[in-house]
Amino acid sequence: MIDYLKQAGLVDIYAKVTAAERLTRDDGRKLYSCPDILAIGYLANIVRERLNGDKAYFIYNQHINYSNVCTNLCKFCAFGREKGDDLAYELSVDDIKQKVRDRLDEPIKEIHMVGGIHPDLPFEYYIEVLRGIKEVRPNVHIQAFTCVEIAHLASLQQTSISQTLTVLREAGLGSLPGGGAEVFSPRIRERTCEHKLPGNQWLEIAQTAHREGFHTNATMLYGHIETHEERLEHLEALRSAQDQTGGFLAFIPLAFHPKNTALDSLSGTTGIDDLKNLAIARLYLDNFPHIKAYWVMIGSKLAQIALSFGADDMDGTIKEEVITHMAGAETDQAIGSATLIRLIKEAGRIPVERSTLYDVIATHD
Ligand code: V47
Repeated sequence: MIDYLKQAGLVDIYAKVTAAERLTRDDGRKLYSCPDILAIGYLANIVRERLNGDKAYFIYNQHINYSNVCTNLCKFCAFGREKGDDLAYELSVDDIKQKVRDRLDEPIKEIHMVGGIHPDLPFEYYIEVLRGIKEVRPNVHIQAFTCVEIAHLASLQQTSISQTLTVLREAGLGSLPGGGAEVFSPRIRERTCEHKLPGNQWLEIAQTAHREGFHTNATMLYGHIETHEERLEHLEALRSAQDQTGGFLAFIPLAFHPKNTALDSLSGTTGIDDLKNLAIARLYLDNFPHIKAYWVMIGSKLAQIALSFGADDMDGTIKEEVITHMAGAETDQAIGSATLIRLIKEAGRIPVERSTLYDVIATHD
């Protein structure tokens, strides 16, 4: 193996990986420019197995997108609509409760809920939605509202992020998902999402949530106009934020889907880029416990292979995924737990059904 890694020019990084030493920006550059995906995957798998052994996690979850009305209208997004647009929608609290009620016979452990930055839904709506979900399904964990939405909710209330989070927690919020991070680089934000919260503020809100005792996730939307250097800057910013507050649970690379977006002249990501990016994230984010291969965006077949390239989590059963499907995703909108278990087993890993906070619910070995 050493000879093989030498040939790939990765023997120095191998030494660091086996010694659990932190990788530098130069190491990251070397990995992105290395064409040998198997050598990179081998290194990422060392870290993956050190942290998570042979386990591959999944969760029984339900996605709800309360509204696609959005004032940000980012160029990479096919989901957001201006108010008044024919395809704009907003779910009432009763609609949302009904969606939860409709699936009471399924063992759903998490509700993942995000939406656009709505210009006029009042703060009370968000509180009632959280309370309504808990009323119908009291034990479910609600993972909702990206840091971008949290900033918006705080501005509606004209109060601090901490105070806003406290009120949301009292209404039933359990943790924050990782969306809205995109790529932190101001160059990318100016060109793709100029109205969105700046990257440093996204990070500050995630860290405030950690200090308030919430766990959160982090994402990076890659495969559009960002450079490898900007991906590494993004990963480095997450790594140092995690050094300070330690509340990130999982990193989820989000593969750009161009259809129906203002960037539809770009092509989507390739399988090699998807795997490489996951593997480099695993190697670089040495302080993140979990890396998710989000099957909705990269397909269940590649997600299965990703379990040997650094990923230890396949996300969940989902149902009704909208954001990626509006942007042309050809994957299913839901996957059964039996299928997830089969995919994981065939990848040579042990399927572990988890809670949002990674408590083990069932091991299927
Ligand atoms: O915030 C928008 C991204 C995110 C596109 O925290 C796009 O566990 C690709 O954040 N192509 C929503 N990506 C999804 C998300 C997520 C998903 C699963 C699990 C978790 C978690 C988080 O999707 C958005 C945005 O960053 N996005 N448009 C697109 N065309």
